[in-house]
Amino acid sequence: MQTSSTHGEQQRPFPALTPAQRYHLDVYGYLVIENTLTENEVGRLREALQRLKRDFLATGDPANALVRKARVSTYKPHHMHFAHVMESDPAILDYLAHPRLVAMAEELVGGSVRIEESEAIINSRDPHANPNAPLAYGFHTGTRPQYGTYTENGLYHCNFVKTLTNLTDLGPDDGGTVCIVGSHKIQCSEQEIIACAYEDPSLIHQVIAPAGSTLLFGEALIHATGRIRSDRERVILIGGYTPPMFQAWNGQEPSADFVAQTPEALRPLVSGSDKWQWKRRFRTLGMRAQADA
Ligand SMILES: O=C(O)CCC(=O)C(=O)O
Repeated sequence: MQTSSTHGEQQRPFPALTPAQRYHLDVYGYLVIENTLTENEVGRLREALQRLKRDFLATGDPANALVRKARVSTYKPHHMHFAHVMESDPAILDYLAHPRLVAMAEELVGGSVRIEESEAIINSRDPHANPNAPLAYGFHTGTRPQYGTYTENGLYHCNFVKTLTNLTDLGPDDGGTVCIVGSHKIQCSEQEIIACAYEDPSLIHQVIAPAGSTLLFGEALIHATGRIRSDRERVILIGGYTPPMFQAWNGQEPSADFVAQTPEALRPLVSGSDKWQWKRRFRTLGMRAQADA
Protein backbone atom coordinates (compact mmCIF):
# COMPACT_ATOMS: atom_id res chain seq x y z
CA MET A 1 0.00 0.00 0.00
CA GLN A 2 1.28 3.46 -0.78
CA THR A 3 2.17 5.88 1.97
CA SER A 4 1.16 9.51 1.79
CA SER A 5 4.57 10.51 0.44
CA THR A 6 4.20 8.40 -2.68
CA HIS A 7 0.60 9.31 -3.49
CA GLY A 8 1.82 11.85 -6.05
CA GLU A 9 3.04 9.03 -8.29
CA GLN A 10 -0.20 7.08 -8.12
CA GLN A 11 -1.07 5.14 -11.27
CA ARG A 12 -4.12 2.92 -11.48
CA PRO A 13 -4.46 -0.16 -13.67
CA PHE A 14 -7.07 -0.19 -16.46
CA PRO A 15 -8.88 -2.43 -16.81
CA ALA A 16 -8.48 -3.69 -13.28
CA LEU A 17 -10.49 -6.88 -13.77
CA THR A 18 -9.85 -9.89 -15.98
CA PRO A 19 -12.55 -10.67 -18.58
CA ALA A 20 -13.80 -13.57 -16.40
CA GLN A 21 -13.95 -11.36 -13.30
CA ARG A 22 -15.86 -8.70 -15.29
CA TYR A 23 -18.30 -11.31 -16.57
CA HIS A 24 -18.88 -12.60 -13.02
CA LEU A 25 -19.53 -9.04 -11.85
CA ASP A 26 -22.04 -8.46 -14.65
CA VAL A 27 -23.92 -11.70 -14.09
CA TYR A 28 -24.08 -11.78 -10.29
CA GLY A 29 -23.66 -8.09 -9.42
CA TYR A 30 -20.65 -8.66 -7.17
CA LEU A 31 -17.12 -9.98 -7.20
CA VAL A 32 -14.88 -11.15 -4.35
CA ILE A 33 -11.16 -10.76 -4.98
CA GLU A 34 -9.10 -12.62 -2.43
CA ASN A 35 -5.99 -11.16 -0.80
CA THR A 36 -6.10 -7.67 -2.30
CA LEU A 37 -4.27 -6.51 0.83
CA THR A 38 -1.08 -7.88 2.36
CA GLU A 39 -0.95 -9.26 5.90
CA ASN A 40 0.82 -6.07 7.03
CA GLU A 41 -1.84 -3.85 5.50
CA VAL A 42 -4.59 -5.92 7.12
CA GLY A 43 -2.85 -5.71 10.51
CA ARG A 44 -2.36 -1.95 10.26
CA LEU A 45 -6.01 -1.36 9.35
CA ARG A 46 -7.36 -3.72 12.00
CA GLU A 47 -5.27 -1.93 14.60
CA ALA A 48 -6.56 1.47 13.42
CA LEU A 49 -10.18 0.30 13.72
CA GLN A 50 -9.72 -1.38 17.09
CA ARG A 51 -8.13 1.84 18.38
CA LEU A 52 -11.12 3.78 17.04
CA LYS A 53 -13.50 1.40 18.81
CA ARG A 54 -11.58 1.71 22.09
CA ASP A 55 -11.56 5.52 21.83
CA PHE A 56 -15.31 5.64 21.19
CA LEU A 57 -16.03 3.34 24.13
CA ALA A 58 -13.75 5.47 26.33
CA THR A 59 -15.99 8.52 25.71
CA GLY A 60 -18.76 6.80 27.70
CA ASP A 61 -21.34 7.83 25.05
CA PRO A 62 -20.21 6.21 21.79
CA ALA A 63 -23.54 6.77 20.02
CA ASN A 64 -23.18 10.54 20.29
CA ALA A 65 -19.42 11.02 20.31
CA LEU A 66 -17.11 12.32 17.59
CA VAL A 67 -13.62 10.77 17.49
CA ARG A 68 -11.11 12.09 14.96
CA LYS A 69 -14.12 13.28 12.88
CA ALA A 70 -15.64 9.76 12.80
CA ARG A 71 -19.10 8.90 14.20
CA VAL A 72 -20.87 5.75 15.25
CA SER A 73 -24.03 5.33 13.15
CA THR A 74 -25.17 2.10 14.83
CA TYR A 75 -24.23 1.31 18.38
CA LYS A 76 -25.05 -2.02 19.96
CA PRO A 77 -22.61 -3.81 22.27
CA HIS A 78 -22.15 -6.55 19.65
CA HIS A 79 -22.35 -4.32 16.54
CA MET A 80 -20.60 -1.00 16.01
CA HIS A 81 -20.94 0.72 12.64
CA PHE A 82 -18.56 3.66 12.16
CA ALA A 83 -19.18 6.46 9.64
CA HIS A 84 -16.66 8.81 8.03
CA VAL A 85 -13.54 6.97 9.22
CA MET A 86 -11.39 8.48 6.44
CA GLU A 87 -9.91 11.20 8.65
CA SER A 88 -9.32 8.99 11.67
CA ASP A 89 -6.07 7.28 10.67
CA PRO A 90 -3.63 7.59 7.72
CA ALA A 91 -3.91 3.83 7.11
CA ILE A 92 -7.57 4.33 6.20
CA LEU A 93 -6.90 6.94 3.54
CA ASP A 94 -4.22 4.61 2.16
CA TYR A 95 -6.90 1.92 1.91
CA LEU A 96 -9.46 4.22 0.29
CA ALA A 97 -6.84 5.38 -2.24
CA HIS A 98 -5.38 1.93 -2.87
CA PRO A 99 -4.68 2.07 -6.64
CA ARG A 100 -6.01 -1.38 -7.45
CA LEU A 101 -9.17 -0.99 -5.36
CA VAL A 102 -9.93 2.46 -6.75
CA ALA A 103 -9.31 1.06 -10.24
CA MET A 104 -11.87 -1.69 -9.58
CA ALA A 105 -14.41 0.94 -8.47
CA GLU A 106 -13.63 3.11 -11.52
CA GLU A 107 -14.20 0.17 -13.80
CA LEU A 108 -17.67 -0.46 -12.38
CA VAL A 109 -18.58 3.24 -12.24
CA GLY A 110 -17.29 3.73 -15.80
CA GLY A 111 -14.82 6.56 -15.17
CA SER A 112 -13.05 8.62 -12.54
CA VAL A 113 -14.41 8.54 -9.00
CA ARG A 114 -14.51 10.42 -5.72
CA ILE A 115 -14.88 8.92 -2.26
CA GLU A 116 -18.53 9.09 -1.29
CA GLU A 117 -18.21 7.46 2.12
CA SER A 118 -15.79 5.64 4.39
CA GLU A 119 -17.28 3.27 6.94
CA ALA A 120 -16.33 0.29 9.07
CA ILE A 121 -18.13 -2.37 11.05
CA ILE A 122 -16.90 -4.38 14.03
CA ASN A 123 -19.50 -6.94 14.98
CA SER A 124 -19.92 -10.29 16.65
CA ARG A 125 -22.73 -12.76 17.27
CA ASP A 126 -25.91 -11.23 18.64
CA PRO A 127 -26.09 -12.91 22.05
CA HIS A 128 -29.90 -12.71 22.00
CA ALA A 129 -30.41 -14.11 18.50
CA ASN A 130 -31.83 -17.57 17.99
CA PRO A 131 -29.32 -19.34 15.71
CA ASN A 132 -32.12 -21.55 14.37
CA ALA A 133 -34.54 -18.73 13.53
CA PRO A 134 -35.63 -18.58 9.86
CA LEU A 135 -33.41 -16.52 7.57
CA ALA A 136 -33.93 -12.78 7.98
CA TYR A 137 -31.46 -10.17 6.81
CA GLY A 138 -31.56 -6.38 6.71
CA PHE A 139 -31.57 -6.31 2.91
CA HIS A 140 -31.18 -2.87 1.35
CA THR A 141 -29.79 -0.93 -1.64
CA GLY A 142 -28.27 2.51 -2.19
CA THR A 143 -29.64 2.94 -5.70
CA ARG A 144 -31.79 0.94 -8.13
CA PRO A 145 -31.48 -0.34 -11.70
CA GLN A 146 -32.09 2.29 -14.38
CA TYR A 147 -31.62 5.55 -12.49
CA GLY A 148 -28.39 4.40 -10.80
CA THR A 149 -27.13 2.03 -13.49
CA TYR A 150 -26.41 1.96 -17.21
CA THR A 151 -24.79 -0.13 -19.93
CA GLU A 152 -21.78 0.72 -22.09
CA ASN A 153 -20.05 -1.68 -24.50
CA GLY A 154 -22.64 -4.22 -23.32
CA LEU A 155 -21.27 -4.08 -19.78
CA TYR A 156 -23.03 -3.09 -16.58
CA HIS A 157 -22.11 0.10 -14.72
CA CYS A 158 -23.34 1.67 -11.50
CA ASN A 159 -22.80 5.19 -10.23
CA PHE A 160 -22.59 4.15 -6.57
CA VAL A 161 -19.98 1.47 -5.90
CA LYS A 162 -18.57 -0.14 -2.77
CA THR A 163 -15.31 -1.91 -2.00
CA LEU A 164 -15.77 -3.78 1.21
CA THR A 165 -12.69 -5.48 2.63
CA ASN A 166 -12.80 -8.02 5.44
CA LEU A 167 -9.95 -7.64 7.92
CA THR A 168 -10.76 -10.91 9.67
CA ASP A 169 -11.12 -14.34 8.07
CA LEU A 170 -14.68 -15.11 7.02
CA GLY A 171 -15.80 -18.72 7.15
CA PRO A 172 -19.44 -19.76 6.54
CA ASP A 173 -20.46 -18.92 10.14
CA ASP A 174 -18.64 -15.60 10.38
CA GLY A 175 -21.32 -13.27 9.02
CA GLY A 176 -19.86 -12.29 5.64
CA THR A 177 -21.94 -9.86 3.57
CA VAL A 178 -24.88 -11.50 1.79
CA CYS A 179 -26.47 -10.41 -1.48
CA ILE A 180 -29.25 -11.45 -3.82
CA VAL A 181 -27.54 -12.38 -7.04
CA GLY A 182 -28.77 -10.66 -10.20
CA SER A 183 -30.84 -8.12 -8.26
CA HIS A 184 -28.59 -5.33 -9.59
CA LYS A 185 -30.40 -5.61 -12.94
CA ILE A 186 -33.94 -6.60 -12.02
CA GLN A 187 -36.44 -3.75 -12.30
CA CYS A 188 -39.03 -5.19 -9.95
CA SER A 189 -40.08 -4.30 -6.44
CA GLU A 190 -37.25 -4.81 -3.97
CA GLN A 191 -39.64 -6.50 -1.53
CA GLU A 192 -40.78 -8.96 -4.20
CA ILE A 193 -37.17 -9.80 -5.11
CA ILE A 194 -36.35 -10.35 -1.41
CA ALA A 195 -39.37 -12.65 -1.08
CA CYS A 196 -38.06 -14.72 -4.03
CA ALA A 197 -34.66 -15.02 -2.32
CA TYR A 198 -36.15 -16.26 0.94
CA GLU A 199 -38.19 -18.78 -1.05
CA ASP A 200 -35.06 -19.97 -2.88
CA PRO A 201 -32.02 -19.23 -0.65
CA SER A 202 -29.65 -20.38 -3.41
CA LEU A 203 -30.22 -16.84 -4.75
CA ILE A 204 -28.46 -15.49 -1.64
CA HIS A 205 -24.68 -15.57 -1.84
CA GLN A 206 -22.42 -14.89 1.13
CA VAL A 207 -18.83 -13.66 1.31
CA ILE A 208 -16.50 -16.41 2.54
CA ALA A 209 -12.89 -15.28 2.15
CA PRO A 210 -9.57 -14.89 3.93
CA ALA A 211 -8.76 -11.62 5.69
CA GLY A 212 -7.63 -8.97 3.22
CA SER A 213 -10.17 -9.87 0.51
CA THR A 214 -12.40 -7.33 -1.19
CA LEU A 215 -16.06 -7.50 -2.17
CA LEU A 216 -16.79 -5.19 -5.12
CA PHE A 217 -20.42 -4.36 -5.94
CA GLY A 218 -22.73 -1.62 -7.13
CA GLU A 219 -25.31 -0.39 -4.66
CA ALA A 220 -28.21 -1.45 -6.92
CA LEU A 221 -27.45 -4.99 -5.73
CA ILE A 222 -29.68 -6.00 -2.81
CA HIS A 223 -27.33 -6.81 0.08
CA ALA A 224 -27.08 -7.08 3.86
CA THR A 225 -24.87 -7.97 6.79
CA GLY A 226 -24.66 -11.74 7.17
CA ARG A 227 -25.52 -13.64 10.33
CA ILE A 228 -22.67 -14.52 12.72
CA ARG A 229 -23.05 -17.92 14.32
CA SER A 230 -19.42 -18.39 15.41
CA ASP A 231 -17.61 -16.79 18.34
CA ARG A 232 -15.35 -14.79 16.03
CA GLU A 233 -15.46 -11.02 15.74
CA ARG A 234 -15.82 -9.60 12.22
CA VAL A 235 -14.02 -6.41 11.17
CA ILE A 236 -14.72 -4.85 7.76
CA LEU A 237 -13.72 -1.58 6.11
CA ILE A 238 -15.92 0.01 3.46
CA GLY A 239 -15.12 2.53 0.74
CA GLY A 240 -17.93 4.11 -1.29
CA TYR A 241 -17.22 5.69 -4.70
CA THR A 242 -19.25 7.79 -7.14
CA PRO A 243 -18.51 9.98 -10.17
CA PRO A 244 -16.97 13.29 -8.99
CA MET A 245 -20.07 15.43 -9.61
CA PHE A 246 -22.01 13.49 -6.96
CA GLN A 247 -22.12 14.42 -3.29
CA ALA A 248 -20.64 12.49 -0.40
CA TRP A 249 -23.10 10.62 1.83
CA ASN A 250 -24.83 12.78 4.44
CA GLY A 251 -22.25 13.92 6.98
CA GLN A 252 -19.34 12.34 5.11
CA GLU A 253 -18.01 15.33 3.17
CA PRO A 254 -14.30 15.61 4.16
CA SER A 255 -13.37 18.58 6.34
CA ALA A 256 -11.61 21.55 4.70
CA ASP A 257 -8.55 20.90 6.91
CA PHE A 258 -8.32 17.32 5.78
CA VAL A 259 -8.63 18.25 2.11
CA ALA A 260 -5.97 20.94 2.51
CA GLN A 261 -3.46 18.48 3.97
CA THR A 262 -4.27 15.70 1.46
CA PRO A 263 -1.52 15.20 -1.17
CA GLU A 264 -2.54 17.15 -4.29
CA ALA A 265 -2.71 14.05 -6.48
CA LEU A 266 -5.39 12.58 -4.20
CA ARG A 267 -7.51 15.68 -3.69
CA PRO A 268 -9.96 15.00 -6.55
CA LEU A 269 -10.49 11.47 -5.17
CA VAL A 270 -11.01 12.70 -1.62
CA SER A 271 -13.06 15.85 -2.28
CA GLY A 272 -14.68 15.38 -5.70
CA SER A 273 -13.02 18.62 -6.84
CA ASP A 274 -13.16 17.55 -10.51
CA LYS A 275 -16.97 17.92 -10.24
CA TRP A 276 -18.48 17.89 -13.76
CA GLN A 277 -15.13 17.17 -15.40
CA TRP A 278 -15.86 13.49 -15.19
CA LYS A 279 -13.36 11.34 -17.08
CA ARG A 280 -15.47 8.50 -18.48
CA ARG A 281 -13.65 5.32 -19.43
CA PHE A 282 -15.06 2.04 -20.61
CA ARG A 283 -13.56 -1.33 -21.35
CA THR A 284 -14.82 -4.10 -23.55
CA LEU A 285 -15.32 -7.54 -22.05
CA GLY A 286 -12.38 -9.15 -23.82
CA MET A 287 -9.76 -6.57 -22.78
CA ARG A 288 -7.04 -8.15 -20.71
CA ALA A 289 -6.50 -6.81 -17.20
CA GLN A 290 -3.56 -4.49 -16.78
CA ALA A 291 -1.11 -5.72 -14.18
CA ASP A 292 -1.02 -3.48 -11.10
CA ALA A 293 0.58 -0.18 -12.01
O1 LIG B 1 -22.15 -5.54 7.04
C1 LIG B 1 -22.06 -5.83 5.84
O2 LIG B 1 -21.40 -6.79 5.47
C2 LIG B 1 -22.83 -5.05 4.79
C3 LIG B 1 -22.48 -3.59 4.73
C4 LIG B 1 -23.48 -2.81 3.96
O3 LIG B 1 -24.63 -3.13 3.93
C5 LIG B 1 -23.10 -1.64 3.17
O4 LIG B 1 -21.93 -1.24 3.16
O5 LIG B 1 -23.98 -1.05 2.50
